[in-house]
Amino acid sequence: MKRRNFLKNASLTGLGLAVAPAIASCETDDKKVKKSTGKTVVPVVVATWRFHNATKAAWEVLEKGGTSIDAIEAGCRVEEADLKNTTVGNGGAPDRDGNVTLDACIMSKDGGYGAVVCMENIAHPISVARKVMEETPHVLLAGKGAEQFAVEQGFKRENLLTEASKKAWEKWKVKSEYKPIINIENHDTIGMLAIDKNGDISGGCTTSGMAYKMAGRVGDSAIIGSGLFIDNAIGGATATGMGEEVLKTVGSYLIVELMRQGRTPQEACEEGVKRIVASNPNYQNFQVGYVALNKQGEYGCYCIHGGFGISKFQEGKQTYIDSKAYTKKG
Ligand code: SD4
Repeated sequence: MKRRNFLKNASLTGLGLAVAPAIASCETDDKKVKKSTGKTVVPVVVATWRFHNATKAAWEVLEKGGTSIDAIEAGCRVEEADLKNTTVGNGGAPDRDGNVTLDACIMSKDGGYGAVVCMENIAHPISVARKVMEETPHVLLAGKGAEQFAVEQGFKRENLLTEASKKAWEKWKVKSEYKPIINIENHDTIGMLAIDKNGDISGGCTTSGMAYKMAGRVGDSAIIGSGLFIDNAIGGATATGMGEEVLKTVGSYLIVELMRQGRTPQEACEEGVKRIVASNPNYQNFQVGYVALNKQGEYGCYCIHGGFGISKFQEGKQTYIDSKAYTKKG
């Protein structure tokens, strides 16, 4: 059964609320969007961190008039294929037992959602997530079941542990100290939001999760409302960083709901981070970064510690936006 048909009886969208005018106030080299003009500036794509190759690939789809869901898949696949990126897809850092396990999800303009968690041996979890959304009556497949489904769909099994990742893991094993470190490589999930020329928004999030995590650990990235949330009436949000904290506060859903209530993407991201900080005296020791995009193409981003930023493609121009932070430490 096609996911789309399955969803017909249970539409997740259609709230039809008006989007309040918003002001994006990130520190940015792109002066154009500092103040809201009240007009819609699409297409646009934003992604966590300096994933410029990914936003470029997504932009190429959008520029040709492609859909936001195609742009998301194309953009995320770039990072999944990059063997030098040890936090996403092929070449991702393994868990503490040496197994590379991947989490990814995708959301469409129709309120569709598909995800895989803890999937091994398949290099493009974002594409498998899309297949889950489009080709099954389910939304989330885990572990062996996800892998089996992927193979049935024509994905190739391959070893995702590169020599470099294996060496780093063997070095880590000597002390086996699990200590998430702020803003270094084990914190570089790609979360991406895109609006196409029709004004429809989609999003994706894909990761190998925290390096040397416990076997079976699943983070926020593939979980609806945590690592990603899209509502085509309002906008979208996505997260990077310590997944446990994003999960506990259902961060991306919170941000989209705040935008629905009239907050700007920037204000909503700030509130999302503040919720985490308020309930967690340990916030000095971990990073969380959010990015949000409303339907007018206005973005916001915020993080606990400096060092986070986002890549954006809009009006044919790519920019890097250095996110404001709750604390400058990091
Ligand atoms: C996780 N949020 O698995 C992911 C990790 C991450 O940048 O975002 N790294 O918790």
